[in-house]
Amino acid sequence: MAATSPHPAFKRLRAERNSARARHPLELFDGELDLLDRDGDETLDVDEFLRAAAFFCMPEADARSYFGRLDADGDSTLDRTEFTSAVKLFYGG
Ligand SMILES: [Ca+2]
Ligand SMILES: [Ca+2]
Repeated sequence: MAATSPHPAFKRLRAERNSARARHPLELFDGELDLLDRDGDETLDVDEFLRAAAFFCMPEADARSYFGRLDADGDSTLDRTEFTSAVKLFYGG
């Protein structure tokens, strides 16, 4: 039961974020959920997540695997809580 470790694409993203202007990471990503949530239901479904993953240059197979791990309650969407967990993962905390 290895803990989920950040995908290299996330590490790269984190490095890019860290070099960008200072702003609280969670605040930044909280806004991004709204940006990524194309249908406005306040959750990310697989298609929305894959779109985001493509933006991060993550291979689709990896993204699908990640989605499954991030979807803690198994309802096939990432709600804000699950998304926030993913954000913490991005930032290694
Ligand atoms: Ca959505
Ligand atoms: Ca879920």
